[in-house]
This record gives sequence, C-alpha cells and structure tokens, in this order.
Amino acid sequence: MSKRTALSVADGCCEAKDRAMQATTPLGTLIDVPESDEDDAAVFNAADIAGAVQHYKREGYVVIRGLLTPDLCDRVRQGYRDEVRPSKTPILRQKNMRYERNRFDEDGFLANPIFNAQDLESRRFGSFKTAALDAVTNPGVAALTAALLGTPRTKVIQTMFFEAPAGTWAHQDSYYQDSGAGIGRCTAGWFALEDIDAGAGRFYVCPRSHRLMPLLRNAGELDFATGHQRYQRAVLEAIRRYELRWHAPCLRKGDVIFWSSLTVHGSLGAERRGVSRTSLTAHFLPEADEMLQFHTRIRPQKLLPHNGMAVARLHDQDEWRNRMVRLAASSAPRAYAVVRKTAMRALFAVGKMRKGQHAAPILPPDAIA
Ligand SMILES: O=C(O)CCC(=O)C(=O)O
Ligand SMILES: [Fe+2]
Repeated sequence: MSKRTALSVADGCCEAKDRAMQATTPLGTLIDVPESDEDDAAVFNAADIAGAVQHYKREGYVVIRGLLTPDLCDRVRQGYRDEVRPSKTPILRQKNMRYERNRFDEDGFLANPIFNAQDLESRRFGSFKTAALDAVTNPGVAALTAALLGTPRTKVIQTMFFEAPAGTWAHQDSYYQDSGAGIGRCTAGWFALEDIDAGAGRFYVCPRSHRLMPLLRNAGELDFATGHQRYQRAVLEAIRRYELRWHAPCLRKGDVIFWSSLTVHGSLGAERRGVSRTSLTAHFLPEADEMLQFHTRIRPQKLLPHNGMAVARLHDQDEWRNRMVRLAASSAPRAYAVVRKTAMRALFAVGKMRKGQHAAPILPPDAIA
C-alpha cells in the first residue's frame, strides 16, 4: 500500500500544468505525477487502433483519449449518486470480497469499492448498473479490446467501481484471473469518469513489466490462501530487482487506460484532500476463452449479453439464490469469512496434491503465451 505523504507542490490541480506533482511509490521513492497529458507518448485517439496496439504490445499498456462521451460518464456518476450512495443494501466489495454496506472516507467518498457492478440487483441499482455496463461494453471498447487481444470479440469477466483513493498494492492481474487458453490473454481498462486529480491516488503502471519481469505465480509460498502478503512483497522486490519504472498518467473524463494481465500496476495513496477518482475498471478475455482463477482452476461463468458483448455474472443479485448467499454473508460476516478462507485453502491444497501444470511459482517471460 502507498504511504500518505504531505503535499509536495503548490495547491491546485490544473493550474500547475507545466509541473508534475510528486508522489511516493510503495517503495518509498518519489515519482512525478503529470498534471497534463501533452507529452505522454502513451496517449492515442480511438481511431488510431494500430498505433495503440503497437504501443500496448511494447509497453504493456496504452491510454485512449476520450473513449467514453462525457454524457455517458455523467450517467454512471448520476446512477451512483441516486441509487448506490444512499443505499443501505450490502454490496460485494473489491478489497475483501465481503458483502458490506457503503463506507465513506472523511471527504465523503466511497471507501469500499464495488466488485462486479454487473451483478447488482436491477430493482435497486438498475440505472447505475445499466450505465456502467453501457460504458464498459460500448462499441469503442469492444473494438479496442478485440484489437489488443488479437481476437474478433471480447467479453467482460469482471468490473469494479471506485470513488475514493484506494492505494491498491502493486500486482499483475494474472495472479487473480487470466485466460484459461493462455497466460497474458487478458486485458483490463480503467475508465476515468471525471478528470483525475494528480493527488487523488492515481492509477499507475510499470511500463514494460509484462516483458521485463517473470510472472509471479499464485502457488507455493506466494499462494492467495496463505501467502498473499508475501506475494505483495514479492512484487515490490521484483520492481526493485528489474529496475522497473512507474507511470501514473494524467487521465481526463472519458479517457481509458488499458493494460495487460502481466503488467504490474496499482494505485497511489491520496496526496491531496477532497479529490476523488471516480472510475470503473473492467477485465476482458477473448470471447471463447474460459477464465483461469488464481492460476489454479477454470471458473465457469454465467454470461449475459449487454450491447452485444457477453458479460460474466458470477454473483448475479437478480437470482434469489445469490441474494440468499448475500443475506447469509452479510448477517454473519465472520462465519462467511471463515468458510471462504477454508474453501480457499482447500482449493490450493488440492492444487498442490495434483502438482499439475500450475505448480511452478515463477514463470520466466519467454515461457508465456
Ligand atoms: O484503481 C485501482 O486502485 C486498482 C484497479 C485494479 O488493479 C484493477 O482493476 O485491476
Ligand atoms: Fe489490477
């Protein structure tokens, strides 16, 4: 997690266009956080698909300017304000995979990001959910994700919604989910729904990390069930060892950054008070691929179409059985956490016994599909 540090530049975001704010990385080093995208070679227009793909393949990420219209961004935010923010309904959360009510930070921003907006109950959250799905499945996104993955069609396997700075630890998404048809056949997008202030816990990537460092496997002493903290330290150690750089690009309302499941990324801690980072993220696979979870098992997913794109619904709250799970999980959170932890340990124990194809803890870059 990022450390909170004092402000290192003058107050005010966008006046300081010619300067970059400085922020502290999880390694304790200082990096520039640009206040403008003028000199950023990673920024492309949606029409330049070939340029974007070339940059993505080389650097492991690319920024597409204005992929969402401001109206669509506003629709998601309005849905959040009208339906989600005032709600007392427990919702599945990204940080701990528990059903919790909303929590707000001292600035009033949502502090427990939502996991899988597509699974929210339509009766309560219909406008927010539809707008969020309109954003992550819009035709520009469909075209880009298909081009980035070199496939005719893609599907959404996971989404998140953020408002407050999150200080997400550095990781490769592959550790959590990837494609069953080949490691690295998964891409993700971070959709800026407002201009993201340099102090609002910017999303960062480590350019070229998808090629420069090995894949850290979700297995052995780094496995999710017993070694998640060791995994978080191992990623930082890899950043140090392979002398990776950090880039926390300027993202304006409607911009989307895409990165590979092998690219190290995360988000900085808050460096300024009173600024939010309202955003969606979505993870995509080639439509025909199955989802590989924790480098350990193929996770079958129910798929429903939206805008012509398949979207996975793992915990669909429009199904009464899933609402029962939510009720049980939110009324007995400790018992639910114990059950989940035990199931997770069992999953990795079975994996170890099988000593199958996923056993090697570290895979060198040239061994990846
Ligand atoms: O924005 C963040 O804090 C992290 C998002 C992320 O890691 C993801 O969606 O994969
Ligand atoms: Fe991630």
